[in-house]
Amino acid sequence: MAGKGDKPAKADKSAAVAKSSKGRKKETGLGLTNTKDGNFGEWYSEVVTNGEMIEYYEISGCYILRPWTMAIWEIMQNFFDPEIKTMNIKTCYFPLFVSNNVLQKEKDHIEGFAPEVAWVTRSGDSDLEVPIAIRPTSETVMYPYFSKWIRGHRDLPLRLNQWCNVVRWEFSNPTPFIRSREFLWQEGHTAFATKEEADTEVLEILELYRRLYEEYLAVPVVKGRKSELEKFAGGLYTTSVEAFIPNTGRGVQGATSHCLGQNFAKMFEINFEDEKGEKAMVWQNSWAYSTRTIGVMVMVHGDDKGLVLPPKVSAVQVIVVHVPYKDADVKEIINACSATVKTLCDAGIRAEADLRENYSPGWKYSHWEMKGVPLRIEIGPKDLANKQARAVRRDNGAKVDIPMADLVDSVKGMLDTIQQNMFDVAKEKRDACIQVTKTWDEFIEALGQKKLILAPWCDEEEVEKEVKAKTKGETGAAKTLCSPLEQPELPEGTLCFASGKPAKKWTYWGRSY
Ligand code: 87F
Repeated sequence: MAGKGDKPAKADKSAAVAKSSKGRKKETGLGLTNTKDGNFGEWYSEVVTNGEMIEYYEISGCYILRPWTMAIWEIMQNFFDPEIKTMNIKTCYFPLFVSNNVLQKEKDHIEGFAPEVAWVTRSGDSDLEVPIAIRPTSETVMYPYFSKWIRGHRDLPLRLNQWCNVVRWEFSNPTPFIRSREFLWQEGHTAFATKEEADTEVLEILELYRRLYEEYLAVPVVKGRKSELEKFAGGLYTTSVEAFIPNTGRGVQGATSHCLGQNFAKMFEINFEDEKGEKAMVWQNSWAYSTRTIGVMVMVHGDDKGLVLPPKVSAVQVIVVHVPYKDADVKEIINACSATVKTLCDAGIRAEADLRENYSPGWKYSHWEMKGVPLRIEIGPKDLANKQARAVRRDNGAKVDIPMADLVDSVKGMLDTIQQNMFDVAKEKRDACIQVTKTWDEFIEALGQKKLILAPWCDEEEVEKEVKAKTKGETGAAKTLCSPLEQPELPEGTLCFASGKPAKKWTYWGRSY
């Protein structure tokens, strides 16, 4: 990421915005000091803090998730959790702590990750006899119990999910939501009798992740398969949804769904007696999405006025602001606002009124724009007289007067339109960044232009390593993001852009978070 990101934004201006008696434009000193195109890193940091999603914390890489964030997280949970429950996946909770013994059990798995594991070494004044690790993920925590609980084919499938926090002591460039040392996620861990069942689940979960991004966060993603170099080393194959941030030209892994094969079953002796009475090993999957999803959404949709939240995930979908005029009956306007909120809430729309008298309408407009509320409704004396309200869209600033008589239908329609429009705009921007490259020179040029590169590739690990080495620079090396599941046609004789060998598949490349 461009900015350092790991310090409180300089522009904490929220305290300095008392109401001024002067014109409306000047009084709204709420604005951001950085622009999205100017300094993306600083802009992002300002947006998440001024939008009241994040508060920076004393410990580097740790962030306070404020109610405005947690409301989004809960809405996503309220989509995902019932979906996996209909798949017969059960909720569980395993401890936060892992013994060294168990953590080290799967060497391939932990190798490379070891520097990120945080340890508890002391209680009070005394050193622990043996240090205990804090879970960075729960394979090694859970699988000893999978081994215990799975005996026969009737115990399968075993499908568990837990909502929890994990700790990974990252050293590079902490960024709210995107790379934090503690984060929230769901982790699913499942075991099946057959590979086919495991394969099916991998794609079902991946589809839920796509829906989470596209239908809720209005962020377009590519479903794909990770290269051998980029997959989870402990598993058989890794699928992911990949998002793209046009401003930085970086890909970002949105969520992953792994088929673990039988690697962990071997290590943890997760065996069962099959229908023929023979001993067999289970096939396992693991999958997760984290609070990173929220950071991706902020990066994709935010603008120079702050957050822009998709209606489906915004804690407040409609903010109603009263616009008093000198001689007007303020009480009457306030009552109209309250009635409007009640009508909307009764119809299942998340609406609130901001009737604070010590802030001007203009200040409130900026405040709720900063917080990304999808729709603002203003009610003043004229609106009251005309039995209408003024609605202002956050995504494009469009203003329309809506008759109070069909308030609910109009607002519902507008929220749906905003949701769809946000996705369409984001997709258009993403698609405009996709560059097909067939030669090394084209590849390097596109990389310099911050493109999302789609290139024919021979699918050889050594070639990816070479590309990484050759593109290593200050802003990080280019790597594969994924090979899209939906492959464009690959004409026979197409050569790999990097090695000149016959290409096996189309693959997305780029720098990434
Ligand atoms: C950091 C420290 C220790 C990632 C780590 O993706 C271990 C790990 O195993 C580690 N960072 N990983 C890979 C996690 C794989 C897998 N776990 C369950 C998922 C989905 C949820």
